Amino acid sequence: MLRYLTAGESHGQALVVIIEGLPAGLQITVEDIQLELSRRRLGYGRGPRQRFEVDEVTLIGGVRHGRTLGSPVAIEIKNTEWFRSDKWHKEMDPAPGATLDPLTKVRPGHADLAGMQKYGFTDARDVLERASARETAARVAAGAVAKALLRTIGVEVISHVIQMGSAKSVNAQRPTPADLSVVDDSPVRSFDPVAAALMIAEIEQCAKNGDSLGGIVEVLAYGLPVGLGSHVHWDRKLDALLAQAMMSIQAVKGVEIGDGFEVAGRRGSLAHDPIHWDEATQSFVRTGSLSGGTEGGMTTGELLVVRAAMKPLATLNKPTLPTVDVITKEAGVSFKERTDVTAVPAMGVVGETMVALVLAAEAQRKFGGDSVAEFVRNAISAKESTQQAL
Ligand code: EPS
Repeated sequence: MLRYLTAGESHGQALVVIIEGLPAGLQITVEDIQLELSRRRLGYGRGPRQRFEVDEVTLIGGVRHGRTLGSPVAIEIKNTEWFRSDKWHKEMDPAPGATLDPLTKVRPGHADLAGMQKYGFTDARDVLERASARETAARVAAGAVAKALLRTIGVEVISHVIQMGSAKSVNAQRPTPADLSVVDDSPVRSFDPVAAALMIAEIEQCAKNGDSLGGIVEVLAYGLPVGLGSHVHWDRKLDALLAQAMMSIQAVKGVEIGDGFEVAGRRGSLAHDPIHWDEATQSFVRTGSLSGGTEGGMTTGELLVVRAAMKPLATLNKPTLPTVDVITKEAGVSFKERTDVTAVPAMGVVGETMVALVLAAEAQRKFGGDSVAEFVRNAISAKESTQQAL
């Protein structure tokens, strides 16, 4: 099984990720990983750190001469700030010591208070350094590898922002993989230029007030085979695996497959995608995408649609949310940390990553193979037997 583990704190030396279970012979380079990481830094409303963070990537193991060896792939992403100055060296020093400046006025909505209570800390930094969305850089590096594996069987995962604060896209047209550069060129990663202008205006307004914004992204997977995931057991259902993966992204509070929440209010006769036999392609097709490409926890072979809602960041440039100092118990507002107005555009790229990691793991479960050649051969033969079955 494909699995991965990340480590590292937001202001430490580096983040690392180890990915295990990849077939041998998958072509991957530092540049492929760097490209995905630079897409994650995109987006209007990000704070100053994204301007100097370069996400310097080193492939530590598992790749030789531009292709995987079948051994664990280890990737390191250096934190630029650590190497540019000694600002964080004392604060994040692994050697015994203590901070002179503990953070005790915890932020409502952040992991600070629950984390301090759970782990017995008196400094919120012991929690926030790992709770930070900086960790998603390590996931995106793993996602670049998962995307490369999916591409060998013709699967492409993309995303776009459909809502920022109260500004919503009303464009019914969804981007295809060929449109990804149009989405990435939008400062808010929107495929709808009218909505993009409203989103930018909302971010600017919010920035003036020192406030933060949430929003919704839609992740789309094209070219999926039929039958990833399974109806037979709860933890093999693809939509359940996707929901967990998306919900694990920092600040995500809602996940929807297809038109999940809207469909709940419809009559059954209008809530499902009709099935047709298509003579031209000799395959079953569904007209519509209400189900978002899964039925019974399995891919149908149609477009996969997964949406994630992100709450506004809990760190505010002008902290106003009432809280208490956990040591003195005095009422006040939270401590001030450098932050972004919004990270919704970046969250789309992280969402692509999480979907790609789930799909790659499930594709490997179904097709297996120690080498990419074997994996691809098995995927082709599975497609043939799916067509012959009915
Ligand atoms: C983050 C706060 C900001 C973001 C950071 C996530 O970092 P800093 O406090 O260092 O300015 O820039 O995100 C990243 C560094 C990143 O690469 O995504 C937070 O509190 O979660």
